[in-house]
Amino acid sequence: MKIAVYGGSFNPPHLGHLEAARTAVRELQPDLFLIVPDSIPPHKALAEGSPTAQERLELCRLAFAGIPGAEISDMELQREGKSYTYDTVCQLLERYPGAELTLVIGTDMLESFEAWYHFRFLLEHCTIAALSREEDDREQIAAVAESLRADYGAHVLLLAHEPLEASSEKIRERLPLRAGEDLLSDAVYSEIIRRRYYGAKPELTWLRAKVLDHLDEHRVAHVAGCEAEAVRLALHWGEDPELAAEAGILHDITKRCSCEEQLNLCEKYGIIIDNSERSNPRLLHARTGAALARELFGADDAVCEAIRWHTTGKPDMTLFEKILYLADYIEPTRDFDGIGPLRELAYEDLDRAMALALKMTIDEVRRAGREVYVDTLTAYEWYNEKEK
Ligand code: DGI
Ligand code: FE
Ligand code: FE
Repeated sequence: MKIAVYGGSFNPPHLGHLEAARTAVRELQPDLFLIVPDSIPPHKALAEGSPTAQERLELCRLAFAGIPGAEISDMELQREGKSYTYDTVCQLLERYPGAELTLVIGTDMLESFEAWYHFRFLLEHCTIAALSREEDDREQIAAVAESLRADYGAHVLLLAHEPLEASSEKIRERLPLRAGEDLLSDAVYSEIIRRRYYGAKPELTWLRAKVLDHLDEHRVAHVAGCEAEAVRLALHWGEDPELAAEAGILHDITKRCSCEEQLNLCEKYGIIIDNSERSNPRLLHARTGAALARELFGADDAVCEAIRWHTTGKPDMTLFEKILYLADYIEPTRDFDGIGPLRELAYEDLDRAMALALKMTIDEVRRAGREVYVDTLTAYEWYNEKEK
């Protein structure tokens, strides 16, 4: 039985790792390809928001799902203390007697191989398959391989590998800057965003594309307009424009759901609703949208609260909540009587704009012969009072 072992921190697993795994499988054709995330030592103090070992394992499952014969092993996470390949190899030899083991490593690791714990034992029991990571000095690598062979009788393979410009550290730095998506598989990036590991924030182009799956075609222009207007308002009033963009992109993600689907979502996310809401999906989409924005895209409290109140409003809203409420109302594709003055007011006095928008909503809802919801009424009363 041929077993290839590919160890690493995989924090997070990226496209470079995936490419390396593909190369290893293609070149080595192992019966079993074991991916072994190491336990990250406590002294490598992890940045806040890093995934736990178990979560990192899950990211590996997502990252390497397409590699035939690949198995993600938690053997190093089960062990106490620092991860030694030596321990892993001993365990594997015990579990798979007579197996031919190959260690897949980067060429940087090859150069320092003599510093590995019990490296002679490893060279005796394993083949080493070295993958180049960056622009390697091929001659030097060949020389290192040759001296390992000469000095220890090592079996060293150099795998032709087209290296990809990616490192986990660089990706961790980029994720909070709404970047790094191009270096990760979609499944891994989606999960990182969903859980907001590493302080990640979604790339806006990625988010727009993802949200398209949740929108009816006729709503796409409105959502783009709402995003643009929210950004303008945020810049004007001193809010974070990228966060405003995120809220704009996400604000109507459950709008196309039927009443029944909305109610199912309420059930699923523990949203308690009253009778007026039960019979009005228009009101429900604000509540379920907030829950889904968090569940699918890891939206933070500010964004979720703004979505939650974007349809009815409420008394004493935050600046961010008012921005989304008004952006939704006045975005460029909206056209109705009285929108001109409201557009101007939104850039002059947010609270007066809220009072006017709420008044217009109430009039419209009444004209349509529907019930004005209590939140809309109390919101209007609050902003109307404030104006006086
Ligand atoms: O989702 P959008 O269409 O972009 O905008 P929105 O979330 O502000 O929803 C607007 C709809 O919600 C519009 O048809 C009016 C309705 N609405 C807002 N407040 C109330 C309301 N409907 C009722 N019945 N009662 C309200 O208080
Ligand atoms: Fe809406
Ligand atoms: Fe909307």
